[in-house]
Amino acid sequence: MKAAVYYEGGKPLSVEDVELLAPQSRELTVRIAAAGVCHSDLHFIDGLVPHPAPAVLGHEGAGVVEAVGEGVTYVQPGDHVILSFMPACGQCAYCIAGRPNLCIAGGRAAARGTLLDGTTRLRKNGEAVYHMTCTACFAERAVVPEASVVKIREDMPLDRAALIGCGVMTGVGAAINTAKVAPGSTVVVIGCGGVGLNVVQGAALAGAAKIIAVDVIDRKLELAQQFGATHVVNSAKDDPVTAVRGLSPGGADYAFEVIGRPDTIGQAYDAVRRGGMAVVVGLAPPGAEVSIPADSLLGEKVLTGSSYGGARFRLDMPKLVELYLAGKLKLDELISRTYPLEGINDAFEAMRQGQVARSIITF
Ligand code: COD
Ligand code: ZN
Repeated sequence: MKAAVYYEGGKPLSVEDVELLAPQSRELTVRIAAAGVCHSDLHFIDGLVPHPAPAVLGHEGAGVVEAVGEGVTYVQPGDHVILSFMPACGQCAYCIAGRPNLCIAGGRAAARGTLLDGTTRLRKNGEAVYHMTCTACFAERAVVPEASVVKIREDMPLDRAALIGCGVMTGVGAAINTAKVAPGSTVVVIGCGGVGLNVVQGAALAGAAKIIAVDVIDRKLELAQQFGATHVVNSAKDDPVTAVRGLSPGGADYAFEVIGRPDTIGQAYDAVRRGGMAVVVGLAPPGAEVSIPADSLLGEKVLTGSSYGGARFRLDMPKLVELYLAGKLKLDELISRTYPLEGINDAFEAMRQGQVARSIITF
């Protein structure tokens, strides 16, 4: 089958034939319908974050179950699924506590680039090829753990469903699950890309009264307004913290950092009021540190991270599907461009240049 293979950071992906083995116990094969192009993949491609290589990247996908391995009970061939990039084991303390986004076994598999059993189903010339986050969906097919799929309604368009697999769940979930944005509140979102736009729409869904979008590209700020932003700040021109304090004296109730930079994490923290909450969604490069004024903590400010939107996948993703089908969640507006797999490096270049909200690869 065709797949986009990552060989090393700093090099483009290589679209070529790779071999996909049959699913083993508690695994299944998904025929990928669409895969979203996310900045987390680009972190690996640009060499900012390491990944075992060679590997098939792609962690935002949806498709149709084609075959199931021994012991699979949750789905059968023909079912439509969204891929979850955290294969929650269901047995560790986090899974039991209802926090599968922090699953220990899933996190370990992702770090190794393997499936849950520590091995891979992808081969090139007989040699192992790694799977990003057990999903590896920049390929015509993927073998994934049963724990990596969320069954959805068959009338949900699969290209829209793919977006729920990362950007939408991560962004909307950060607002609704992690911050629990209260109706009437003031929210700041720093970084309005594919994920940040979903924090904006999550805050709007939660009933925020003021949503202040911050980005360095005017086009992103226009998009943010489409997704529910009431005010915009171009932080290449204006200091975002001063602008937020002008719009919301004392600071905002919540601020989200959706880029992964120490300086913008600092801006998010500084933009919230006493008792407010700053939520970091972006992953900063390994070793990066942020410092905050220690005395500000006595103002009871909260600084927290949000991983995968604090989601419980099989509960939350079908709800996002329902919201879309009810006309209450914007997904069509997120898709700026559609590429074939062969165009994947162009899709990442468009992301680097800030030209798109989201691009998707369709098969
Ligand atoms: N100030 C304001 N905005 C900025 C700045 C800045 N200094 N620098 C960049 N931006 C804007 C860009 O113009 C762009 O609009 C936006 O930030 C970034 O958007 P995208 O579309 O390039 O990136 P996303 O939305 O696909 O991904 C953002 C993440 C923060 C999720 C990603 O980079 C990341 O850190 N992922 C790892 C953490 C994570 O949750 N991973 C789960 C899978 S994504
Ligand atoms: Zn992602």
